[in-house]
This record gives sequence, C-alpha cells and structure tokens, in this order.
Amino acid sequence: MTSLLTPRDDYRGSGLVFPDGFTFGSATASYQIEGAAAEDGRTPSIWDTFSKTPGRVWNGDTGDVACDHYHRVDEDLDLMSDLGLEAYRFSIAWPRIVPAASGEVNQAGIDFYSRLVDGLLERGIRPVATLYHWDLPQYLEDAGGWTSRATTDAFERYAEIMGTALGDRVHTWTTLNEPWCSAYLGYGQGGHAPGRHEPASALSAVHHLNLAHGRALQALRATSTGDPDYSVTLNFHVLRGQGDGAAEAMRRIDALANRAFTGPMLRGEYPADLLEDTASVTDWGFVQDGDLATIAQPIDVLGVNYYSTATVRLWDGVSPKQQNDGHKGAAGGTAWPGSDQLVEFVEQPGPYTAMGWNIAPEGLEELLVSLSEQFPEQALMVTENGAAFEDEVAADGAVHDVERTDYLRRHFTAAHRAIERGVDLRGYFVWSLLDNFEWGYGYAKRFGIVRVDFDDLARTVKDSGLWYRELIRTRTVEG
Ligand code: GCO
Repeated sequence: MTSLLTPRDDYRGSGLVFPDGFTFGSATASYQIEGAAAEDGRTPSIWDTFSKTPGRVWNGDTGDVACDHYHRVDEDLDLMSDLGLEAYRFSIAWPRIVPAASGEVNQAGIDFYSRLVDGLLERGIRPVATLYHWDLPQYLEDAGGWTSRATTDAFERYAEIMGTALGDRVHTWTTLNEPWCSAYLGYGQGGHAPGRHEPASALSAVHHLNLAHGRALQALRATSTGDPDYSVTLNFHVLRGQGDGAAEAMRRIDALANRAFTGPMLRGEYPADLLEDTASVTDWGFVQDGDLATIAQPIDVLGVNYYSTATVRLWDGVSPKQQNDGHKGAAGGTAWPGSDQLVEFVEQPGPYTAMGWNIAPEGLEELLVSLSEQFPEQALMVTENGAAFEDEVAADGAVHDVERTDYLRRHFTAAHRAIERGVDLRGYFVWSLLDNFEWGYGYAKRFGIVRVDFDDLARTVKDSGLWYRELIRTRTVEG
C-alpha cells in the first residue's frame, strides 16, 4: 500500500524560493540568554524571584548566568553574522533600564542595548527589539504587577526611554511578546512568573497588557526619530475540536486566547462572547473609557508565534480531565478562567517534540491564511517557530539534529504555501538562536540552532543552523 502522505502532504517542500524582501531572522529573549542578573545596576525581575522559589523551575535552574550573552555579545554577534541572519529579534530587560521604583534610568542598561544595536547594524543585521518578554521588574509586581493600571504608566515611560535611546536605529519595535503567557500562565494557571492562581487577575492582566501595548506604541512613535516599524507578537491557538460540543469548545478558547488580544488591538473592541463567557469571573470594570481607542493603535506588522496545534473539548465537570501539561498550545485546562470547568485540552496525535508538543506544520499555514482573512490589511511576520529535541553531541563535536532541521524545513514549507495563497508574510524568525533558559523547564529543553554547553558556555552551530544558513543564502527551501 502506498503512503497517504505524499511529499506535498507532509510539508517537505523542495526548491521553494522565498520572495525578495522576505526577512530571515532568529530570536532570543533577555532573561533566557543574558545572565549578568545582578550586574551593572540590574535588579530582579519576576523571573528571578520565581526561578529562585523552590519547586518552580526544573532542577532549580535560574537565569543568573544563562548563556552569558551579556558578556559574550560580540561573539554572539559574529555568530549571527556567520549564519547570515538578516534580522535579529531580541528583548530588552526592563529592570536593567529602570531598576527601581524611584524611576531613575540606568545608563549602563541603555548602553548595553545600544552597543548590541550598533553591532547588529555594523554587520548588516536588522534590530527587532521587544520591550517586554516577561521580565517585569519585581518592584512593579510587588505593587500589583499586571493587575494594576499603574504598571501601564510605568510601561509607557519605559517605552519613552527606549524610543528616545534606540528609536533612531531600531528597525522594528515590538511592544509585548505573547501577552497570553504573561496573563494566563502568570496570573491564572501559575506555571509562569509571578505564579499566581487568580482567574479574575488573569483577565485584568489581559486588559492591562493590552493597554500597555497601546500606550507604548504612542510613546515609541512620539520618541523614535528613525522610521521604525511597529508591532506586537502574539501566540495564537490553532484549535481542533473533539466530541459533541467541539465547535463551542473551540469558540470559547478562541475568544480567551486569540480574540482577547486581536479584538482590542486590531478592532478596538473586546469580543462580546468573551465578555459573556467570563461574566461570572469579572465584570471587566477595569476597562475605562478611552482604553480601547488607546489600545487600537495601528501596527505595521503582526508578529505570529507558532509551535503546535491544540485540541479542546467540552468537559462535563465530572469525568477526570485529561492532563496535558505543555506550557503553550496545550496549556492545560486550568489556565482558563471562567471556562476551566467547561473546556479541557486533550492529548493530540504525535509525533511530538521534546516539549511534548505535536508537530503540525499545516497549523502554521492555516493560521497565517486565517489571520490574513480576518485582517486583510495586516502584514504578518512569523516571530517564533522552532523546536526542542534531545540533542546529542557526536564524536566529532557536531550536533546532527536531523529532527530539528526537518521541523524547520516543514514549517518553512508551510510559510511558503501561505505566501503562495496570497498571505502578506514578511519574514520568519527561528526560535531560537541559542539553547537557553526555557522558563519552567530551565536548561532541560534545547531550542537553539546553536548549541550552548552550559558548563563552559561554548557555542557550536548545529546542523540545523548550517541548514538555515544555506536557506538564507539561497532563499530556497531544500531537503
Ligand atoms: C515563548 C517565548 C519563548 C519560548 C519559546 C519556546 O513563546 O514562550 O517567546 O521565550 O522559549 O516559545 O517555549
């Protein structure tokens, strides 16, 4: 019998050429790579506190040293250049810039990112800077964190500082990375910092993150003297349904996970069904007059993070829930205020990555097409896609990460198909440049196309990195 999976069905494209102007990049985040946690004036973020709380992070790992990128920035810049990266997406550690409640600006923090941006430009690599990739200053969490409107004041001011400092050189500003994780995992499910389990707080965090995004865009636009693009990065849930109430389960999670952000940011309103679904948890009284207009600032490009699909079904409230403990697409039934009694995430067919996430390149094509149907004027950028696998170092010192290369090839094929179908997709950033601190999983999960030895911090380009270099050079997906 022949396989049902023809090469085309399996997303293992060959000879697919990406259009001119399509940007090939790679991404990292401050707490995951920098280290130097207590140096040059940086104070703790919620992730320092969380990772030092026993039982929160695998093996008690912390970001104290991480990849030591703070001290090895020149080596890492050369690495990016060797790979031929056209753009580099990094994030700025807020507690390096404004280390204390007094609000004083720490020049040493600004200098570090300024040097990074200059180093990128010297090498012909576009700087794509994210203001918030989860490292909220601890002093702000102590005052209420994202449940407090005052945090949006502080974020606006931080955006002003960074717009003034780097807005002459940054190519793309991104306000937030995956506010879904910050709100629901941080304040609802508790698997991420600050580790709170408060459904109503999670929804208030959703709104304050949205508001912070809008206020930051205004501040960045007012202070940037170059001509940067403006963006935000969201992690979308690409949903599959199971059982009798499949459509209803998918609608609910789509409202909570996707439309809770795209609604206010891109349409200037919260979806009515979201407000109804969550009415028993909150009356959304934290939304003030004028907030939605502030949130709905235009963006040049919408950042899309995609790793896997999620399957949901209505839960009868009685039978045992299937547990699915991935932190993203499958983020566990408990992450959903208001609907966690009603919807459960169920296990999906493999194959899986080392995170237990199912490999589904068709989900990326579907997501990109669906977003461009929902928001026809909106240019898109894949700001994260990649995979953790159990890497091994071969006798010759190389890392023959065949599975990661295959994963990337299949997802680049999916992105290419979306372009063929008319999606305005501007680029693609592989997550991640380096093996790094993978949040609750510490250093146990490796996403890098460059290996980091966490004993001596040596970097080794993996086979997937070599494959990516070739893709960038030829602009053509090959096996
Ligand atoms: C995220 C973050 C990254 C993760 C990656 C793998 O999306 O969660 O942007 O920091 O490390 O996605 O989980």
